[in-house]
Amino acid sequence: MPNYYQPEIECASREQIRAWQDERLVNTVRHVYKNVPYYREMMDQKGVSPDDIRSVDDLHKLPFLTKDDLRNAYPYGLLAMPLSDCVRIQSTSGTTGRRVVAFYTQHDIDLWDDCCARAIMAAGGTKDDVVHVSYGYGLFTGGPGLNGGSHKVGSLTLPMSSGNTERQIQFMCDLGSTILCCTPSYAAYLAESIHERGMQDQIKLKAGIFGAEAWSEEMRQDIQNKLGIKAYDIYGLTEISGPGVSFECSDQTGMHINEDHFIAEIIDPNTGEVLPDGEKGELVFTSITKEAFPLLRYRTRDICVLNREPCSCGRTHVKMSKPMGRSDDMLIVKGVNVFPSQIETVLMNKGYPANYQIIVSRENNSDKIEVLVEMTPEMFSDELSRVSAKEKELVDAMKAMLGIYVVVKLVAPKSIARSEGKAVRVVDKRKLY
Ligand code: DLL
Repeated sequence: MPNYYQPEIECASREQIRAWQDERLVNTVRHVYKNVPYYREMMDQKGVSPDDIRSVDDLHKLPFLTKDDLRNAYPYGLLAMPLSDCVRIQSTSGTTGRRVVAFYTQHDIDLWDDCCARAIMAAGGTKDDVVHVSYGYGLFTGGPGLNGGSHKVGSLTLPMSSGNTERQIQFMCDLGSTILCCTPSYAAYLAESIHERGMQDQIKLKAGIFGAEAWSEEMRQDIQNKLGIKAYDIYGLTEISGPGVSFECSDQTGMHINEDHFIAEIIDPNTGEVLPDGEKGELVFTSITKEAFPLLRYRTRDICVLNREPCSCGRTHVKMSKPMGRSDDMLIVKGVNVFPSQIETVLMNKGYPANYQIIVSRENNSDKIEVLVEMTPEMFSDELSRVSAKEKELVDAMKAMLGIYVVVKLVAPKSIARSEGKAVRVVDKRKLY
């Protein structure tokens, strides 16, 4: 094996993982209680002292932390190390309210790079690969995270960042990129652009590491077929470090959470009750190896399921499902819960490209949900009556999936703005709060 796979950690026994977690949790709780007044106050208010936390079994005694806490404590309120020991800041791409900033010591960066290196190795990466990083660089964690991981693996790293599709494709061909890292929506766009130029024979890609936004199995198949690669999911969030909190292996049946660094729980988003493995609920993380910005029981709002069944790859770390939506971006339309991923599934099943937008509005106190879907060029040249029939077919399929009536409008190819980062799938025009 080349130089970065860590079987002694990634395939450790459950007892060993548990022992690491117990010890690291105790140390982290002491660290934040001593150094972060915000935590001290929260724990004091709940009547929990660091001595009450002796193992993972005591985790439930700690209060949850939410994005609101991070916003309240902005910018330095949750910092657990002197600023002079920090070497990096990253930030979420949130567009509303105060941004969330995360801090890293050099040690934190090293561990984060390790996590991303594991993800690249799990996708078949070695030091002989050319890793093409088209996630955004800068405050967003995608570019810096995969860049650091690629260095650790020893691969040749192309820090492309997002945008300039022409140049992306040119470099991909000229420099023989073998692993593409970007959002799945940008991967779909790149695949489309490569096909339009008839350049599919000139690319040498073998794998893609795609994450940062929800994407369906159907979209995975589409990207895999168009680029002739295996497409791996990667998950993470700025608050917990960035990409690489979990990643897919060759089994492609969920993402292994780096449990030597993060403890995962699933809770009922309404009651906060911890749910057993296999039940669907909100994912909560406790980071147990971080110095500058360790978060205890952070509520991600991502709805997932955990699975501890043995994996064919030999890794023993728990797997999380693809997020099935967020407890806070779930749309409630006419009183019905709607996940954008359900709409995507219908579209992909019916052979539409992944270029769509969901517009929710309210007229005369009645909710309306409209889905704009780009036609393929072949459909666009079809007769109007056939286009109407296709719209009707989609309306029926959405009704079957969601249980509500959805207005579907087929629009011209390329009329929905393309994304170089995360796609804006939902425009909610209602004023709900
Ligand atoms: O998106 C970190 C990242 C970068 C992950 C590159 C993977 C690849 P944030 O901008 O803080 O961080 O957004 C975090 O994005 O809570 C999820 O809701 C969503 N998300 C991240 N990865 C996935 C994924 C980065 N693979 C938020 N599938 C998270 C679905 C994802 N949603």
